[in-house]
Amino acid sequence: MPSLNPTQLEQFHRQGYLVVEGLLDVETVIAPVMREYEGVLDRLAAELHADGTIASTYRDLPFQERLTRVYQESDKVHAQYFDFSLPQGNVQPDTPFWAGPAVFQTLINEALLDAVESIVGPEIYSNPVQHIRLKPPERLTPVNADTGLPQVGITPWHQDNGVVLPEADDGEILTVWFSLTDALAEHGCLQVFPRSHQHGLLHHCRRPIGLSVAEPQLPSQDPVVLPMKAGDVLFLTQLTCHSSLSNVSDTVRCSFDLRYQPTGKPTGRPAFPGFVARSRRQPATELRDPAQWEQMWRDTRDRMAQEEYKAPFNRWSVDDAVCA
Ligand SMILES: O=C(O)CCC(=O)C(=O)O
Ligand SMILES: [Fe+2]
Repeated sequence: MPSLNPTQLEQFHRQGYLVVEGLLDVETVIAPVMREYEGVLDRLAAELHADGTIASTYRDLPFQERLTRVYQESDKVHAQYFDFSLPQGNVQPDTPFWAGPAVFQTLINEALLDAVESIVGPEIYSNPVQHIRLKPPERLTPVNADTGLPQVGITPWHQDNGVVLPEADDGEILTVWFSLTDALAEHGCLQVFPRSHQHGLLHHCRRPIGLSVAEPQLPSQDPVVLPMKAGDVLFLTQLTCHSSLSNVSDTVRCSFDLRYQPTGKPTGRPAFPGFVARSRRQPATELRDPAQWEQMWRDTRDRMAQEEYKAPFNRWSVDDAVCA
């Protein structure tokens, strides 16, 4: 059942964003996901130890410290190892990803879908533009040798509509962001420009830190910083301009960003597999088998690894004048 009240919906539509506190239960929803990632980190540490990259598996360290240590010592942010999506290029038959059952249960969580239904309607498709973002303390994060920038750090100002293909422009793709850990300002939480969704798609530039709204087009207002606790959920329209701060704390910010849209509309990333998360009209079409979801990503990886022609993932070219 749709769960957002009229005040919440008005905030979302007028301001372009909405935070719902405590929507996801920390004990029953978030804790199992974190336990699943402990297993993923276990395997990564074992692999890196076996090939001599790190001196120990650091199995006695808690997840956050262990992740930071493994990244630091291997001088690499192994983001792809944890992600439930694939890279946008150079996909190999053994490109790692993690599409585990606890992650899948989160994507189809009833409380989450009830809130999504309030905005998207009763036929809900899980759009495959989705990530886990494990953002370690910036001072301990390995840097990119070419750019000198942390391999994962701030997210620059952008609209999510800017990171997909124009086929998605006419639809409504809802961004759902939540942290598995507390994400206060010092952990590098999100910030938004309220009402920035009212002015259409801005020009984005390809920058070393990622696609960024062209500076002359950035709103001149002050952003609103959105500190959130684990279990709070942020909803953004596809045109809301947002970014994230640097993690200046001592802990890893672990967040999910998911997308949902009405079923039957283009996803903006046709190479990746989505699924019916909820259907009031045809409940039998809902995907409920985590193994099937994982297999869809495996099949996608196999196909992409064989493709010679790599289709573009967004519309922006490197030599756009406004980005010079
Ligand atoms: O988590 C972040 O730092 C950025 C997330 C984001 O841009 C999104 O969820 O669309
Ligand atoms: Fe985004």
